[in-house]
Amino acid sequence: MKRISFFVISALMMPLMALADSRANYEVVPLPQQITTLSDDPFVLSNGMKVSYPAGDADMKRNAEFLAEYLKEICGIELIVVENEKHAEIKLLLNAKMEGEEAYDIVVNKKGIVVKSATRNGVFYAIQTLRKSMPVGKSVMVTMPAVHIADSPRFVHRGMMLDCSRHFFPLDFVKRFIDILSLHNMNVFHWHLSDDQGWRIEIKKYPRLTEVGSMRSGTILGTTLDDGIPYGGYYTQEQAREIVEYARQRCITVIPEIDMPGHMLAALAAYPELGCTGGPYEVGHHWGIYDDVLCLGNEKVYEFCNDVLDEIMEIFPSKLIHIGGDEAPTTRWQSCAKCQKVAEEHSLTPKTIQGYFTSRIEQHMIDKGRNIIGWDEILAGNVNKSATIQSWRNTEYGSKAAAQGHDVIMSPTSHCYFDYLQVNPDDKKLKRPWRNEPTRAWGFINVEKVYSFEPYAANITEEAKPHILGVQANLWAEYIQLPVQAEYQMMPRMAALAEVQWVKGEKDYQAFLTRLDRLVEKYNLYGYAYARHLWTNK
Ligand code: TNX
Repeated sequence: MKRISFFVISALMMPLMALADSRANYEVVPLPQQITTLSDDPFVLSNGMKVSYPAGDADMKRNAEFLAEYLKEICGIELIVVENEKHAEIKLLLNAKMEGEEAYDIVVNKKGIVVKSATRNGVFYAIQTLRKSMPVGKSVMVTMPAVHIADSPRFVHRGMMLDCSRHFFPLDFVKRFIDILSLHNMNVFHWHLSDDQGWRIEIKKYPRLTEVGSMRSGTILGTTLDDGIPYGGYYTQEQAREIVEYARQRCITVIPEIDMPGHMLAALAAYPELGCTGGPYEVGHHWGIYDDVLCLGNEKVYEFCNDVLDEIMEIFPSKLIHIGGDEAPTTRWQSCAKCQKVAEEHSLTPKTIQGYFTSRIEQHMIDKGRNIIGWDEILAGNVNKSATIQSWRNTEYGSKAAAQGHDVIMSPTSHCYFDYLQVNPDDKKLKRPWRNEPTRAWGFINVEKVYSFEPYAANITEEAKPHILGVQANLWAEYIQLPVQAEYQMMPRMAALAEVQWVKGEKDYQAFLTRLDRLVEKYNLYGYAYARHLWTNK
């Protein structure tokens, strides 16, 4: 009898226990700017409630669908998406008078939830905040404390780069990468599509770029060992368009990168006449900087680059197109008769000849209504003010460029290189190896270091500050062969990066760690292979 009543009582208490856990918590990552409690009367969200969007607005409809999809996955609550419904418990509204492109407002009271923004982007970030506020696990209802949340990001450019050249990531993973960006309120996906070790995008006018340039006959894994295993892959233009649309729906701009005039060995292997020596060349097997780069004294090179970029611009509607520009040795140019001739004609030195190349490419892009973005080396040339500079070697180049009137993206190796290990590889206190951790890397950067990043360098002037458009982390893939390793390298550092990109006020690392514990419940739900040392090595 006692036993039976124990079971009956436990069974009766179960829903109550579930209810006790089912409370929304708005302190998410990145932390919203302002969360004000309105009353003690919460809204109780339950199955079958409605979420409405403005009539006829396809993007807002997609927003409503996102919210419904997220809630179903996170807490098992199913919403009905409706058009312009006055009685919907959740209303997604556009209000052109609101200030700030990506700013949003959420009011929760006992009647329901009202989300407002001037743009569908702001509504999307409100939805991300709501999604991250929800408790993970099947709930019958979720208690949502009555609040007013007013939020907007610190920076307009909040990005991540994925290197798909050194290792090729399947299309499905690229989509998953974009999903991970959304979870962290990021709005730029910088897609590194070409490098010495593989050309990864179909270019119709130059079919050998993918026929030859997308394959390498082996990879040097350690210092000397070549595995001799053919490796390759590329995205068709149709697939790239699919990614552009997938990202667009999630308010993410795809900035493609074709790295030039250095890091071009894969293209040279396909079209040897574009190099100073004429080849033959082989798609790169090892990592680092190759001397063989595009010949800057050959008109065909300019024609080739412009043609490639023309096809790239057809696929990618982004205002900015990344033309790389990093790590181009001058060795070949110095001993090439054609390069010497151009240098003489235009009074160039080996140091300024890259600038001549960049300016010509840039002019072509400007003529097509686009602007270039390049790694900070492009500053060395006489590059136009309309070029955006991605400061990677440090933040000084960025501050200098901003002072000169260039827009700048900060992604210094000191804080933003997610190919580096998450902790010191020599730390003997930590038991290794860990699953999914790459075996090699160029350095290490921990979560706290990422969190501490301040994009305004100490010497920056007030006039220069508005030119710092944002922050980006780069995931170079020399030692990242698998999607799970990419996820491991990204998370949870991306959470720290998200607060650098989004949060305007003072940041508090300890408080962030508490919020991170809850974000990790979402990582677990989605099966993301994040690095676990913060939790297992306490
Ligand atoms: C430098 S950052 C590079 C990449 C490498 C990376 C490794 C930059 C513009 N160039 O080619 O993959 O270091 O961390």
